[in-house]
Amino acid sequence: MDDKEFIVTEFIGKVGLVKLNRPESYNALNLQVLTELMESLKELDERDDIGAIVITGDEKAFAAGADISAMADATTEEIKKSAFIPTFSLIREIKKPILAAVSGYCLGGGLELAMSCDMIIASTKSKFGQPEINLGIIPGAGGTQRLTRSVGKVVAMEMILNNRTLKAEEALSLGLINAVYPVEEFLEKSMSLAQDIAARAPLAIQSAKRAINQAYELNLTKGLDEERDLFFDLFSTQDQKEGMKAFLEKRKPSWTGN
Ligand code: CO8
Repeated sequence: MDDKEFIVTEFIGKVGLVKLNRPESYNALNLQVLTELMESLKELDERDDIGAIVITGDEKAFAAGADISAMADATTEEIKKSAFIPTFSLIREIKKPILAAVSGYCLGGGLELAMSCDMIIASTKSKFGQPEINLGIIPGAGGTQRLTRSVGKVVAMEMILNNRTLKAEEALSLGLINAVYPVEEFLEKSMSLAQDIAARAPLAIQSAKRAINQAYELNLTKGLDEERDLFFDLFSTQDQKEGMKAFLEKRKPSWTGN
């Protein structure tokens, strides 16, 4: 966990804080950054003492996109064979909730990364955009799909076809992000939200994340089936027994994650 060049991980309470640390290029995502990031996320996902994860950058940039210098000369065949997008997609395998704590530039692959997280908390200094059109390409790691589902078709069209960037307050009003705080507070507020979530029943949290993400993948009937199965499964956990017993005994539940 400590031997990474571009990723710094801290453990605070039950939350793993993962920092992108390539400030000289606004945290541009090259293969090494992505590989280290996904390794860190997987390690945190496997730890019993961690209940939620926060990914952040610094005040100036969450990430200004994929590293343009790493793909400028690529051919279609080379970009198809590249491990870049498959590595990026590993974030979908993480079972624990992930919050993106964003400040500054959140562009291109950076916005795609934030949207691959489960919630986004931003500073007032944040700027969200998909500027790929300026490079003669389109988003390649989910931008056209996730942004459209978040902000709707017409705003997504304007952002992707004409590089409209959103300030934090606009992003909030359009439903792209959860909350906006002053720069001095956005990380602390993100950590506080993550700690609250991490203190809850871990198996129920993971089932809830899975069920909500299925709403992206499945039609309503299949999604309802999936939700019902996950709901039923939770009745074989100790935490379900504890949660309901604690309610009836008018006390706080004590979760074990079993
Ligand atoms: N890639 C590589 N280097 C970058 C990137 C980037 N995306 N963004 C910034 N940098 C570097 C600059 O080259 C510069 O380096 P140097 O000091 O060595 O010249 C340094 O960061 C600082 O940048 P600027 O001098 O440009 O700083 P400014 O404050 O003037 O501008 C901006 C900041 C507006 C963020 C500007 O740097 C910019 O427009 N960056 C590019 C944004 C962009 O186009 N992003 C999309 C990239 S393509 C993409 O993400 C496709 C994703 C597909 C798959 C994703 C999987 C993860």
